[in-house]
Amino acid sequence: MRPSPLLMTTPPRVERLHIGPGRRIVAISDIHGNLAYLKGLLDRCALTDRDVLILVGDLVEKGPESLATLRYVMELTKEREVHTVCGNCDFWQNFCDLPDDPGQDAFYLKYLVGRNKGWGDGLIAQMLREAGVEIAPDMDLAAAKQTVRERFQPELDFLRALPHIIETEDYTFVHGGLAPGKSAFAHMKLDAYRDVARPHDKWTVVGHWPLVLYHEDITDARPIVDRDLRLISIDGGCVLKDDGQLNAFFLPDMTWTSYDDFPLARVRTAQRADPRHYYIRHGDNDVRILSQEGDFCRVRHLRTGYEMDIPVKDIRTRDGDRATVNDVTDYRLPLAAGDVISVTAETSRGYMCKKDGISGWYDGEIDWL
Ligand SMILES: [Mn+2]
Repeated sequence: MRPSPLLMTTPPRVERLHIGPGRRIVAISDIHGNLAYLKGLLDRCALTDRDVLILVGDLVEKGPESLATLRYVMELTKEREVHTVCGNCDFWQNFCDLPDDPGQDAFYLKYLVGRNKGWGDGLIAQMLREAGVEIAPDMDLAAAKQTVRERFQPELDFLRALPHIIETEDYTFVHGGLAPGKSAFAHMKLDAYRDVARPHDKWTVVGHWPLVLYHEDITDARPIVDRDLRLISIDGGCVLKDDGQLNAFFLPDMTWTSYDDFPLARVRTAQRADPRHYYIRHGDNDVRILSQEGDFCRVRHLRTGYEMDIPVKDIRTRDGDRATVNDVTDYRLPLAAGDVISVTAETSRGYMCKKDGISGWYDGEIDWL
């Protein structure tokens, strides 16, 4: 999201919490409007009244139900102890709060008409539709802002109040990462924080960067606990990745659970992982298409020269034999007969599946559960 000049220059707002001993903290990040996943994950967490739920930013955008997710979190916050950190997809109060500015207005119009770059209607679009305001290139943006301001005051107030950092006695929660001396926005939109972070005094929990992107050779969405940095990274790629999951991390136990809704199946035969495998991923996904056969094509990853077969459906953009691709891997999951997998895609050459947070291929027969 386009940051306002204010977010680029003001320091982060810090909320200090006294949690007290003996209580469980449940941290969840990057829900991105996927209310079904949030509900599924919360069921799995079996929250008690003693638990403290901390949402580490990016409640909304890109997923299907931004407005409903926001309202659900607001209700939950009334019912139990819930604290939410602002993520780089969450400060939509700016739509109404900022003084009129042609640059900002052009951005908002593009976001509304372009359905958030194709992700689908975001929070403001869903608010406008609920209010019966038509979204069109020639819409009256000033009137739309006034409608949102009047009709969605509780939602906007909730967003306005979000801190950028939550500090407890023992932990820090921040969406992107800590950027001392820098702006609020710098703390939210801090990509690949683990690669640049310095060791923290307190254990620090972050979301924002899908965990899979930290791995070069394998698609692994499990939380990373980095004991040297005292850093816990938890974004399971919910909504953003085709095989994404929503993770919940439990403190002080340092355990976790996750939720996704892919169908389960039992594998009939064992298979081994190939020692050689690779994961082509977002940000490093330029390939040359070498050949095509049916619904698969062979590609060469430009940076590494690694070659693999990928489903044609995973080609994102194409210009001659040059292309960019969705996240793809040729990793085959090591499996024993009878193992249960979740199936994330079916192709002519087998199943793309996931087990314990790691994605890969299975080319044998399955029994659906
Ligand atoms: Mn995010």
